[in-house]
Amino acid sequence: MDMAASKSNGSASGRDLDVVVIGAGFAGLAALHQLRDRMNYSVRAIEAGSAAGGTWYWNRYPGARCDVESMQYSLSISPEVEQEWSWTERFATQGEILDYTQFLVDRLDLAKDIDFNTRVASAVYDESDDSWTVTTEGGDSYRCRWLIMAAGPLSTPNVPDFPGLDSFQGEFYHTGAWPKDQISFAGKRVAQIGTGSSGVQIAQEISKDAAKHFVLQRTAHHIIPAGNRPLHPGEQEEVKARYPELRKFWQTLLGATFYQSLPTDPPLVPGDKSIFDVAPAERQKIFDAAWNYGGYGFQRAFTDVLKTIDASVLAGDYIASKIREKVKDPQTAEKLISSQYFGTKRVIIDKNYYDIFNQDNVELVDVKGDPIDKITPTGIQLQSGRQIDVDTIVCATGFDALTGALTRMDIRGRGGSLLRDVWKEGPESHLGLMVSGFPGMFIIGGPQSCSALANVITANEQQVDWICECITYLDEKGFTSIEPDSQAQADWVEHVNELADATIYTKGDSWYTGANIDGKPRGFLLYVGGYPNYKAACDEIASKGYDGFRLEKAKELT
Ligand code: N01
Repeated sequence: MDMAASKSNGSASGRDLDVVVIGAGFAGLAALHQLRDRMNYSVRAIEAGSAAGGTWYWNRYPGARCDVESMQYSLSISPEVEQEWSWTERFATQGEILDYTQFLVDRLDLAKDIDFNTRVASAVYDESDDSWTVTTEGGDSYRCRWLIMAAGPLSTPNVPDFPGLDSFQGEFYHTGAWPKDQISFAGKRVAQIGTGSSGVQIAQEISKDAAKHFVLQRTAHHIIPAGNRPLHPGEQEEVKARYPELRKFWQTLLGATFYQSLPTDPPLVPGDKSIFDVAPAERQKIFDAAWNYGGYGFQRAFTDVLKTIDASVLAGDYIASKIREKVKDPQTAEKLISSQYFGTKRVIIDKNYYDIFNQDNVELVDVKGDPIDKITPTGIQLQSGRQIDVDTIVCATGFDALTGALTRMDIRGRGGSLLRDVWKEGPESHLGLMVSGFPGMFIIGGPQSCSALANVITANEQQVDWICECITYLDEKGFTSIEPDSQAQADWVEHVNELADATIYTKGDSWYTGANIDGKPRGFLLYVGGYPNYKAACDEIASKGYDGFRLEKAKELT
């Protein structure tokens, strides 16, 4: 088959394709739709789950809910489609978002071009014809001209290597790979390990009816109220009527998200003042308004709480005062107060996490002071010798973020080099979109892009658009391969690190830095310069004919 001429209408009949997309979460669905329906390429998506949804398919643990407002958490794929779906709450549940992804799959007729229940084992580049061969764990293979990795920034669960884990005789779950069957905690003794976003959400469900609920906390995170509520009458219609204008406005903001539908005093605008430019009483008033309204307005109320240590400390102090008000036992309250700078770990929004520690069935266990020694057949043993016997262990221990989904596949680029080896000392990419030595392989939500630091759906769509334009350009000009110039890639990585170093994000341990995974190289994994600057950088490079990338034509075509 003449691969360069294989652009065809509709789905591929065989396994030779223009594009293979790995993953059918929001990024994969957007890529499949755009490339197939807007650009008429032959495309196949490969998905490990039995349905689309990505993170929302796997993270079906009780209490799972989005932290981006539902009216902003949708693909802008077409003016008609965005009007047809209705949300019920300010922050949607996992179940509702999964229903939304299924709606997209049905509405856009995507399922016929997705191979479900199929996990990719390897992707190998062939220099002789600039193609990729993708092979599944089941042994099927696909050959394509362009490869799109949409396997998710937070999709590879991290199960710490606790000694004795296999000996545990009770039930064991990880929030990021939750079973489809309903799991009951009623009357059970449950230990949860981890108190990040997933842990905080599931804790509020476990504590409802567990006989005993041990919350094993290594580090206290910063938690602010979500202010979740049903969408009030007219709210949804107003946003839908203004979608084009609002979506444009959101894209001018650092996180590509912000909307205030109810009045507050003072109004919540993304802050344009330093926290030190206002008197303490005014600062309190602004924080109170953001706190009571809920959501991430709190961390954007001033320009510097995510930038400087002094400003971040004031935000942390405000939260500490709220914890002391809420939690009756002063010792427990002090343990729940984070000693990290506000913002170094992803700030969590929630409903009533701190309240559960006033219940008799809940105990906060400090596993920084008394670390987990091993798992035993009946529970968890701490280094002090304390044995916590339980029926169920829930690991809410997070993910091998941004690189895990890619390094667990055998991805071989030019000269057979393995991506996992190339990234041994830490990932390097250009724009988070491509990696030198891996021609024609695009990444959505990759390291050194905005990804999870912005409204991830908007960030995904921006990258999909960039990739589509890039492929169109390459095909029009007859190029069969593209990869970053290694100097341009090194410059981008340096730029990303410099930006991060000037913020609070690098002043503590988190999955942002790789610190959550034993042995993972440290380095800041995300672009913190904000969505608008990231998009501008991508657009500028494209407008200059992909400056910083090496574009080549296949030997027989030159
Ligand atoms: O994972 P995490 P997550 N022994 O890495 C602890 C998104 N998300 O799944 O902080 C004991 O944040 C670890 O302790 P420490 C969101 O972007 C969004 O909760 O490393 N404890 C930490 O407490 C989020 O940031 C939503 O000291 C161990 C916890 O496990 C990202 O996903 C919902 C341990 C892991 O926290 C990840 O969140 C859920 C060990 N060996 C997730 N190893 C929403 O939209 C780890 N821990 C709301």
